[in-house]
Amino acid sequence: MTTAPVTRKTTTSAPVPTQSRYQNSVAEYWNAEENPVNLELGKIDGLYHHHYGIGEADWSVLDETDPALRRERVTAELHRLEHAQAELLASHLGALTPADRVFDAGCGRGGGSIVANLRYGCHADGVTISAKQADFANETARRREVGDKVRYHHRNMLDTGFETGAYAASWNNESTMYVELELLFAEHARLLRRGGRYVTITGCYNNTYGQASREVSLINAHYICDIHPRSEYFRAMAANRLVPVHVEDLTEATIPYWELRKQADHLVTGIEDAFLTAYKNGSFQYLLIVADRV
Ligand code: GPP
Ligand code: MG
Repeated sequence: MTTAPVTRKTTTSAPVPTQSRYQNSVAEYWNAEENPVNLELGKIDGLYHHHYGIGEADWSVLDETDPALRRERVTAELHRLEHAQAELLASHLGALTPADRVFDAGCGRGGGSIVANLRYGCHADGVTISAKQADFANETARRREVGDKVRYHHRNMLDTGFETGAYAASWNNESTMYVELELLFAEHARLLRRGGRYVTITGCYNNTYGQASREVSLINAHYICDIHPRSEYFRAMAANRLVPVHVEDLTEATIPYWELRKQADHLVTGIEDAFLTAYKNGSFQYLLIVADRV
C-alpha cells in the first residue's frame, strides 16, 4: 500500500506591526507638537521638559508692568517650577555613580536624562515613540557635549530591546498614561538590576472619587492618553517585582504651576482649567511613586 504524501502546512504568523495604530496617532501628535509652553521654556537653558511644575510660585512676575518683560519673567518662572519637578524625580533615583546607566521611558525632548546626567554623571538612554523628539533631544545632548553619555532612541518603551539588568535606575515622568501599566512595569523590571530604583511622577485618577471625572476625560482627549486609576499603579508594580518605598501626593504642590500657567496668555494651551478643576474637585492626583526592583 502506498500512502499519499501529506502536504504539511506550516503555521504562519500575521505580521506584527512595529507600532499599533494608537501608537502611530500618539507619535503623530508628538512629531507635530510645537507648543510655546515647551519650546520657549526649554530655550532658556536647553533643558526641554515635557512635564509640569511643582513648588510655590513667585507671583511678583505678574506685577511686571512692561509687557515683554512680564512674558519673559512668567516663562522663566514656569521653567523654574518644571525644573524643580525634574530635580525632585532625579533626587529619588538612588546613589548613582558615573558608571551607572539609567533609562528614561518616554523622554520627550530629553530634559530629564540631562538632569540625571548633570546630577550623577551617569549614562542615560531615553526612549520616545516620536522620531522628531529623539532627533531633537540628541541634538541638545550634542550641543551640551554629553552626547557620549546621554543618548535618545526612537523606540517603544514597552519593548526597548535594551540589555536585561543593565540599568541602575529608570523612570517615567508623566508618560505612563500612554501605555498599559502591566506591560510597562514588566519592561522596567527586566531592564533594572536587582536593587535598582524605579520612579514615576504621574497624574492618576483618584479611586475615592470614583471613575474618571469629566475633567480627567478632557485631559485624556487633549493628549490622546488614558489616565490610569491610582490603584492600578500599585497592583501592576506588585505584579512586576517593583515594591514602593516612597509615595508622595504632589497635588497641592503642582497647583501654583497651573494657576500661573493659566495667567500666561503667551503660553496657554487651553487645558489649564481642566487640570485646576480636576485637582481641586479631588478627582485627579499628581503622584510621585518610588519603588525598589526586588
Ligand atoms: C506633559 O507634556 C505631559 C503629558 C502630555 C502627559 C499627560 C500628563 C498628565 C499628568 C495627565 P507637555 O509638557 O508636552 O504638555 P504641555 O504641552 O501641555 O505643556
Ligand atoms: Mg509642557
